[in-house]
Amino acid sequence: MSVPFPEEFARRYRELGYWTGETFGSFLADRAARYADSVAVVDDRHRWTYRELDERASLMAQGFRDRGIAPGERVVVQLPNVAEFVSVVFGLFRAGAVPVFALPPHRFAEVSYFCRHSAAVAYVIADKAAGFDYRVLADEVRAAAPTVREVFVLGDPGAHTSLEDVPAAPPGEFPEVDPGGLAFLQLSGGSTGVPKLIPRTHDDYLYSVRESADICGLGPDSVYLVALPVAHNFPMSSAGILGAFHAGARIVLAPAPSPDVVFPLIEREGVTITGVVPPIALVWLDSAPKRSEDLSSLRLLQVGGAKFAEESARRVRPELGCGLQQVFGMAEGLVNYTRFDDDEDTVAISQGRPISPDDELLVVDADDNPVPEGEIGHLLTRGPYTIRGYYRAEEHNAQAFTPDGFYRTGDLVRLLPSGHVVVEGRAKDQINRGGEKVAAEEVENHLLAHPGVHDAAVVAVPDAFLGERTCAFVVTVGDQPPTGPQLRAFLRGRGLAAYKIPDRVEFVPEFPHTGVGKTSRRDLRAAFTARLAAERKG
Ligand code: OOB
Repeated sequence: MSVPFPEEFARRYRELGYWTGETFGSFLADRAARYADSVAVVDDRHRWTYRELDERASLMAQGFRDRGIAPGERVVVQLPNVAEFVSVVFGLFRAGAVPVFALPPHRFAEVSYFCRHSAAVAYVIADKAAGFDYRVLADEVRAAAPTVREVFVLGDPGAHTSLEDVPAAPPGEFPEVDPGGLAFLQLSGGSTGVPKLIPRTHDDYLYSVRESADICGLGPDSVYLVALPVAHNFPMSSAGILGAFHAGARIVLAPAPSPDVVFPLIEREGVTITGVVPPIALVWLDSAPKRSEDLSSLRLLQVGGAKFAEESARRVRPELGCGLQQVFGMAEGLVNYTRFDDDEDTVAISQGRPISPDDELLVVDADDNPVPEGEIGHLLTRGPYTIRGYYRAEEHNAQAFTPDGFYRTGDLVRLLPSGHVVVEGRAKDQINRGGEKVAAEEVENHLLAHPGVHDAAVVAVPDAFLGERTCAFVVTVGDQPPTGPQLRAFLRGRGLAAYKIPDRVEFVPEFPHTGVGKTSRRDLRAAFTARLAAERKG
C-alpha cells in the first residue's frame, strides 16, 4: 500500500538518529509533560494550554475508538483554521487512526476521491465555512463513498454526528503505534488525472519537524501564526504547527490571511513567525505601510509554495521590518530553507538548502544524466523524509520515481556552489496558482467529459499577482458548442475545487502538435501570449 524505505536506508536513518521511534501520540504527551501550563493553541474561541490540548486529544481518541474507528483506518479531515483541527488530528493519531488531509476548498470531485481511494471510514467537517455548507457535501460524499460510516461535524451537525458528542473518558492506555508505519496521508499537487495521496510515517515526518523547528529558530517563546490552510504541509511542518509544538511554542490560527484579520492578531498575540505564499506576502508588503498595527514582534516571514521574486524578497526587511526565509518544499518530503547565517543575496535569490545532510539532490537532463555543475536540470531527490512511492499508485510510481528510489520533483533547478537551490521552472504539467497546485490533466479530463468538448489542454499563463493563472484551450465539437462561462459552470457542477476552475477559456480550431504528435503546451502558451498582446493593442 505504501512503498517502504529499503531496509538498508531505514537502518542508516535510525543509526544516524534521524528516526527516533517517536510517534505523534507520544510526541504530544511528551510536550504536554514538559510545557503543561504554556499556551499551545489559540483561535477565535479557544486558548488551550499544552495540558488541555493533550487531555482533549485523549478524549477525542477514546471517543473515536468508541465509535468503532480502529487502528490503521483512514479518516478524511477537512476543517478550517480552528483549534479543533489540532484536537481531532491528535485524537486520531492517539487512536492509531490515519488522518487524510483535505483542504477547505476541496469539493465533491476531490473529497469523494480521497474517501474512495483511501477507503476512509469517517469524514470530519465544519458545518459551514466561508459561506459553504459542508454537510451537503458530506451527504453527496457518503452516497459516493460507501466505506464512510460516519460524518463528524463541528458546529450544527444536521443529520450527522456532532464533534461535541465524541469525547469519551480515556482508559489510560491507547493502542501501540508503529513509528515506522503510516501516520497520515498528505495531498500532492499532482500533475496527472487524479490527485495523489502521500503516505508519511511518524519517524520520517517527525525528523523533518524537529530539524525544521531548529532551522527556523523556534523556542518556547515563539508564537507561530497559521495564515495558510493548516492542513497544508507548509504550515503543518515547515516548521509550522508541529515545529511549534516540538519547541513548546504557541500557535495562533488565523481564519484568513488578509491584513485585516492577520495584522491585529500579530499585534495582539505577539506573533514572532509565520509562513505564507508569495501573493499573500505581496499583499502584506503593500498594506503594511498604510496600517496602524504594531508588527514589531514579527521576526521571521517564511515565503514558499511558489517562487518568490527576487525584487519582492528584497522588500521584506525594509518594509515589514522582519527577516525573510525562503522555503522550497513539497508534501512528498524534501524541504529547503534559507538559513539565518546566509548572506542577504543568497536569501533574496535562492530557495534555500535541504534540511538534512542525507537529503540527496540530483540535477539531471531528460535522460537522467547529471548536468554540468551549476546548470539547470530536473531535480531528483531521495532522503530520510522523502517518500518512496505514492499511496496505492503502483503504475504512477513507476514514472514518478527512479528505479533507485529518487522522487522526480518535476521542478527545474540549478544548484549554487553553497548547495542552495534556485528554482528556475517546472517540467511537470502543473499550474502553480500562487502556491495552489492545479494538475493540468485532472482539469482536462473534467473538460473532456462535456459532450461539446473535442479536446482540451490546460496551461499556465503568467500573472503579475499569482505568478501563474490557468488557461484552458478547448476544441469544441457539434452544432451548439459551449461558451467559456458554460464550461466553467460545468466544472463547478462536477464538484471541482474553485481554484482549479480555469481563469480563462480560449477556443481554438485545433492544437499545435510537437514532433511526436503530442499537444504542444509551449506553442499554446505562445499563442495565448500573442493573443493577449493583440487584445491589449486593440
Ligand atoms: C509546498 O508543497 P506542495 O506539495 O504543495 O507543492 C510542491 C511544489 C514543488 O515541487 C514546487 O513545484 C513548488 O511546489 N514550490 C516552489 C517553492 N515551494 C514549493 N516553487 C518555487 N519556489 C518555492 N519556494 O508547496 C510546500 C511544502 C512545504 C513547505 C513549503 C512549500
